[in-house]
Amino acid sequence: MKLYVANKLYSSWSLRPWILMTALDIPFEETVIPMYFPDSKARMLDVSPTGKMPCLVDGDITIWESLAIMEYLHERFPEKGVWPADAKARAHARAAANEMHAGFQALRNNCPMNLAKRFAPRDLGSDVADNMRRLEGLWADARRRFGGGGQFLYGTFGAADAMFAPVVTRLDTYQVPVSSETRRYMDAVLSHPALLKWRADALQEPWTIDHYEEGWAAVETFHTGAARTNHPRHKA
Ligand SMILES: N[C@@H](CCC(=O)N[C@@H](CS)C(=O)NCC(=O)O)C(=O)O
Repeated sequence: MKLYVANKLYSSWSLRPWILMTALDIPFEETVIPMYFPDSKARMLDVSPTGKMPCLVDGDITIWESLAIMEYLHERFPEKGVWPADAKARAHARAAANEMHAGFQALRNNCPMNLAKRFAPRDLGSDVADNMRRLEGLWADARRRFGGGGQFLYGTFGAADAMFAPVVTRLDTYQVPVSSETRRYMDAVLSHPALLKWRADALQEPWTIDHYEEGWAAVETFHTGAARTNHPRHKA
């Protein structure tokens, strides 16, 4: 199987299936197509009908949406534990993953994923505060009802955790205040070997996209790679 992803530093949707496949030991080859260069859109359209990443190619089938990729993996590798084995936990996990896919817009818009920086905390506004209340409530509910078997939302690491992994990194990057219960879950995700691997790759990338960097004061910078090309957001 081939998984195509965009910049590991910035592409939250790409991180989701990648971390799931890596955490669950599902073998794949990866290709990174960096975003917003003049040829990026054409290169993405070559593999994905939407021209967006991630995209999984398995022989003659192409799956172009993060959540659909996870469902495909669940069917193809039923023994891997993509979703919880218990039907009630599985239903809850799917609802949580769908809610993530369709929601939390204020948090996503205000705090784009950026794994190379930590930004000074600031008031992110009432819409983000609403998102945070819902997010912390959802995570606490999943952990309390179904998380007894491990550190993750439904015990062991699965699709719901993968869907929320870039939310966890955002809360850390933008230093959003959270409860100690939320912080414990965040620390479990942030120290997962699959996230550490993605992040190490991200920090080596040679590209910085201005659009994701402007307007924020970085209090820490973690790049480890060589010289970076700064480039604006080219619209295809
Ligand atoms: N709904 C899609 C979202 C995919 C998406 O927006 N990907 C972004 C990267 S995070 C992308 O490819 N952007 C590049 C572009 O639009 O040119 C999914 O869940 O996979």
